[in-house]
Amino acid sequence: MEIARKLGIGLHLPAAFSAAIFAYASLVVIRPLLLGAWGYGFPYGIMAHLDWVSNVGYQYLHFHYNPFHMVAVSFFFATTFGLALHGGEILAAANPGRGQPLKYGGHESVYFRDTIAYSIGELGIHRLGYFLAINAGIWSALCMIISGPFWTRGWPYWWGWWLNIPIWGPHGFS
Ligand code: UQ2
Repeated sequence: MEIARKLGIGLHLPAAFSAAIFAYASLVVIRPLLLGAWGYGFPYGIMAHLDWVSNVGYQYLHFHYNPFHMVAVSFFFATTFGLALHGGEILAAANPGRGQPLKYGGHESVYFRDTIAYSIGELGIHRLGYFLAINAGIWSALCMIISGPFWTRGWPYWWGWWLNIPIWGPHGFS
């Protein structure tokens, strides 16, 4: 934050980095505190931390049924998709071929309007990337904080709420 201030730029970067720090702290500080023991934090070995991820996943039977995990994964995929589009577009505009003039924003917008009927704009793609990447970190943190402290059963069972809504009749689905 001091560096952003010194440079006279906005605080967007420290704000975004806070989302990444939040995701990390959720695993090794916040969740262990809520569960009551530091041992719930993940170990730092390459294979050891992969084992931790696998074991914690199986503890909830099928972690992909965690609704916040679903949201987080969707944001990660959307982030990589957006960066692939944007990175590809920038490299394409900056490498028009020998002897050809450098292309710019207008060409980029027309490319997307011609191919997918929509362009979000030069500023828009950066705002979208900022939004998608930060949300990936935030929902990742939340999906781990709720696993244990606020939901202890398998995540598939959480979807029981769907079977219990009254449209199936007064006694639920089963
Ligand atoms: C765009 C634009 C850019 C871009 C990109 C797009 C000129 C250089 C990549 C296209 C982005 C769209 C259509 C949004 C995609 C949606 C998601 C959720 C990833 O329009 O403006 O500027 O780089």
